[in-house]
Amino acid sequence: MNTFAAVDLGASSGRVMVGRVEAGRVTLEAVNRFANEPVRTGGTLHWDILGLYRGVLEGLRLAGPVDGIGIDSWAVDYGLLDATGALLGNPVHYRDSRTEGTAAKVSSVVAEDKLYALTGLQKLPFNTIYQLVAAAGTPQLEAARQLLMIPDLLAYWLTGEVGAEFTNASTTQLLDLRSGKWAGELMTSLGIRPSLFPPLRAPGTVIGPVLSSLGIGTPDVIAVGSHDTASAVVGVPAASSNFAYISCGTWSLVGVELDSPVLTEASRLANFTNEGGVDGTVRYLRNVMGLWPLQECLREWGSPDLAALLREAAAAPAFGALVDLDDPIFLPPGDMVARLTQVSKRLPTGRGGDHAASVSERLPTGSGGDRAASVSERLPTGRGADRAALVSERLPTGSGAGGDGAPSVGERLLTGQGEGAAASVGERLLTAGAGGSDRSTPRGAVVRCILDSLALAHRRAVRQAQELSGRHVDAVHIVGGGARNELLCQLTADACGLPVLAGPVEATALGNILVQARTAGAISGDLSALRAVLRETQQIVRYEPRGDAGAWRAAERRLEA
Ligand code: ADP
Ligand code: LRH
Repeated sequence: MNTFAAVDLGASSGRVMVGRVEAGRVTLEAVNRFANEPVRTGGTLHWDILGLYRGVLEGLRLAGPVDGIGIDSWAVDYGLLDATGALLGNPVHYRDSRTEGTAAKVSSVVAEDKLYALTGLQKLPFNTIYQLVAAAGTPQLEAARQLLMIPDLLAYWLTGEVGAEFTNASTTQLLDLRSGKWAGELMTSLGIRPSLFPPLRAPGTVIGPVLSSLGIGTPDVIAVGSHDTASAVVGVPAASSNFAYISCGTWSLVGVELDSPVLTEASRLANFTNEGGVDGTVRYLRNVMGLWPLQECLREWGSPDLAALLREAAAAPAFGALVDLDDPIFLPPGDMVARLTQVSKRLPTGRGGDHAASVSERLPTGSGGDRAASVSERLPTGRGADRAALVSERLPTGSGAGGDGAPSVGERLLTGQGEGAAASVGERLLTAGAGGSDRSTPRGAVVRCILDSLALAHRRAVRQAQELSGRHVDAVHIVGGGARNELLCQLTADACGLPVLAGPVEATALGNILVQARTAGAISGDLSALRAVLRETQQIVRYEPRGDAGAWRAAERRLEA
């Protein structure tokens, strides 16, 4: 009993991996990877769930005999079954626009502070609660007799068993945080039928054997942390409890692991969430926009070589442009470069209105030279309300300007000096979106804008997590695909002023495998014992913070003003 298959479906891709757990070691091998490409029909964005299931079955066939199968995926989304157990339509993608305006409907029934006290969840417009309220009255929801979260739906197809794994159920905003049970009264008050929800099951329990008719043997399907982020947090190779994690892929899930939830008003206003973790832990974290904007730019540019683009970004000026990645403008798919630009373009300038959206600012750096920053600033707004209002102003270049009269980097960017074109950063970003002639430099600048802004968002969330929870952090672990992005890891270390430990890239699959292995008796111990195995066996790259913390402080002040 030492070979396990992890089915890990991320928003950008799915994979089936085989893990072997023996003598306190774990090895991992990818047997099938497949793209996860949403499909729009009738104006609604859907997951291609059958395509994903096919990828899962192919992977399980390629895996050969295994002693267990665990399934995890992104959170909040679900499939609906009719009275015969048939799937009613394709699951809707959380980035679909159907939930627009739904939060207000919910808060008119249940006040936001009460909802937070009950569920501990951050307000994300796409939480299951909002999706179900948005779907109220549709024939599909009327006909539904069962709601299964995505990993539970796949487990149902594999085993015929229905249930709701706890960590993923906790992301619905329909679970009572204190009792650990479905919040039936809350559901009823919102017109959601409690009978839709199957019994909860804990990570580490056996769901049932694979149906023999599928022809892939009959290993047990074991409930793991079926929310991918829950499995990713299990897969963080931390040596003590004083760590922050960033599960960095399509999203950056930034937080700390706690024994009990934080339900203060400050926590609610900062939009921190208390999601259920494996072994009764609380994943106290915040959703940061993550690598999604980069993924969307790449899609728009026809999938150019990422490594080359990251080299260009590394060579691009730091803080050439910053955006607040919390801006919900970035949530939907499509036109990402234009939206990045738009955040800049729509800003009034403090001076004459000649340039779009850029704030030029001289920031001190650790490397002796001055560098300028263009900062798109967000005005304080009610979080999660309307799109943020943005201001732009041209800032004095006093500090460290050197007084030599030479234009700063920012001024050169703004005027195009040395670049042969009189374009603002905003205009240059726009050029990149339009596929203009000078492609390489603008694309590098766009990517740098995303990564600087993401590092800044990581810094903010790591600091807030510590302040709000009282948990001190000595190091930041980055796991997931983002751990392969050396520039992002270094910028995050610089921004946080903390060492970053990057890896494993496949932390989610590893967390999935280790929980199965424990259930099957191939390994024993608590989460720290599982993490010790990862430290022994997985590649982890350490990034020390460099440079001048003042530069990041100044950039943050501009965003928070
Ligand atoms: P998800 O589970 O949300 O689909 P992943 O953890 O698979 O996300 O991470 C996907 C992200 O990892 C991509 O958006 C990409 O930016 C990043 N990534 C993958 N491979 C590399 C690489 N070789 N270099 C830099 N970044 C990478
Ligand atoms: C990451 C993730 C995240 C959720 C989002 C919907 O894959 O599960 O934890 O908030 O997708």
